[in-house]
Amino acid sequence: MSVKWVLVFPLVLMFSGSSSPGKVLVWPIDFSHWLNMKVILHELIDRGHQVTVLVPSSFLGIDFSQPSQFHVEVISVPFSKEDAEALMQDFIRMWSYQRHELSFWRFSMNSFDLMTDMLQRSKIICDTVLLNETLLGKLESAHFDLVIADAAMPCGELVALKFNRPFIYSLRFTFGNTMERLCGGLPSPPSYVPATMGGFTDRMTFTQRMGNMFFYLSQDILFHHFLFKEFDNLFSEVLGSMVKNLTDEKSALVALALSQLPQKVIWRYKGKKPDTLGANTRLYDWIPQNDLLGHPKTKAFITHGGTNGIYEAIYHSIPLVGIPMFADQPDNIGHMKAKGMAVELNIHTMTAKDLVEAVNTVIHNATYKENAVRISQIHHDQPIKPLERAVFWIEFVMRHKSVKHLRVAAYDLTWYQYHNLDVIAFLVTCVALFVLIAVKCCAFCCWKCCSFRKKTKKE
Ligand SMILES: *[C@@H]1O[C@H](CO)[C@@H](O)[C@H](O)[C@H]1NC(C)=O
Ligand SMILES: *[C@@H]1O[C@H](CO)[C@@H](O)[C@H](O)[C@H]1NC(C)=O
Ligand SMILES: CC(=O)N[C@H]1CO[C@H](CO)[C@@H](O)[C@@H]1O
Repeated sequence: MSVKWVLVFPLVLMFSGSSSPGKVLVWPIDFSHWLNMKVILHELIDRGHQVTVLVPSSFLGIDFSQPSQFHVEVISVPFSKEDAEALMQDFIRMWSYQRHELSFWRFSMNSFDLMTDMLQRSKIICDTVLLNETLLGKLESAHFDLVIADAAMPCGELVALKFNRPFIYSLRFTFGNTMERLCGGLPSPPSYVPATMGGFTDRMTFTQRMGNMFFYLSQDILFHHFLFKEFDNLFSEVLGSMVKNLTDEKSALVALALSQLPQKVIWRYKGKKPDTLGANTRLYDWIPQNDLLGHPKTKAFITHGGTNGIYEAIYHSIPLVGIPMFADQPDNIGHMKAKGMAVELNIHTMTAKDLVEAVNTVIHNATYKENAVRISQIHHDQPIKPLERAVFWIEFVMRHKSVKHLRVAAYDLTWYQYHNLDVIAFLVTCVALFVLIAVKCCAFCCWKCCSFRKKTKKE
């Protein structure tokens, strides 16, 4: 893969002062990815750095008519914001509903088509940048110190390579952990590192481990040999907490369940108001989710399990009822369930009674709250705030230009060296040779003995 290196943030270092102001070029991804990226970029600006964001004209996260703190470089692409939104909604609908309605084969074909479609668009965006000499010249002459890219769609790394700039990825996960393993060289034995979207935790039974291994393998084949052909082995993944509406039937079910709770319920929901909505339930287009989770009277959080919501719930130690829909959501909820702070429901099979019981369980069975509090305490116990840590590493790369010394040594090993297969093969050969020689020697001795005895008998 043509990626120089990937920096992930696992180390704990003390914060060492500020950097001289630098110039940062950003290759973001839309939807929930942008929400997280934006927080870091604002902090960089507060610390005196210049931030240039390179976005396609179809990017929904930025309103181009409004003034922005960032320098926004818009790439004109032949599809609109509405097209981008529609494709995302198709993706969500497919993963959340069709997965259970279509046959496995049809679903696989549909997802393959949709992924191809998304990658094609990202290829167009990539070409629009890399084939525009005027734009490239302009970016080159800006002398950026660093490129920050979202790993969800390929191309940011190509831009960094083109200008020979140091480069940082921001990512939650990539399909089959492909980017983490193959670009970052992060050790991830399938025996205890579950492939994202496989739905496993780090404690796996024999069959789950087998499933996990096949999942890694199939993702490698799918992405390397099919989907990324056009990108010459670059890589992608898509997600977003974009679920605006459920089907009417599901929303009626959820509304009915919520109406049976003695508590007051605040529901972020954009679809048609369900007939079964109870007097205790209020619908809002948008809610200040983090603030509500931090409210002392909040008892439980019913969520589809997006990464941000999970972290907010952990931060405020609120137990969860998880109804995962797509992407990493089943994994996220699975992990929270394994840690004892969530009850998981299946959106396709759950009844109103299940939902009521799940909410009552996480509220009244004290173990869920206790676990949430314990996990929250662990989460809060960090030497520096995560935002400061992210900014520290960004400035670290700007100061030192290259951080190859942080690269995992596994990066330079072949797959058989990584698994020590050459050593094992050598040792097995030695043992086999030894056994063979021993057996041959014994056979030879026996034969000698016998023939000696035969001779003496004859005499
Ligand atoms: C190339 O980039 C420049 C500068 O951003 C822009 O004005 C121009 O329209 C672009 N050309 C094409 C063909 O996209
Ligand atoms: C509370 O939940 C835990 C974990 O699911 C379970 O083991 C325990 O029996 C429950 N306690 C009660 C009183 O239901
Ligand atoms: C506004 C909106 O996105 N409505 C959608 C809600 O979900 C149904 C079923 O998937 C769609 O048909 C609507 O278009």
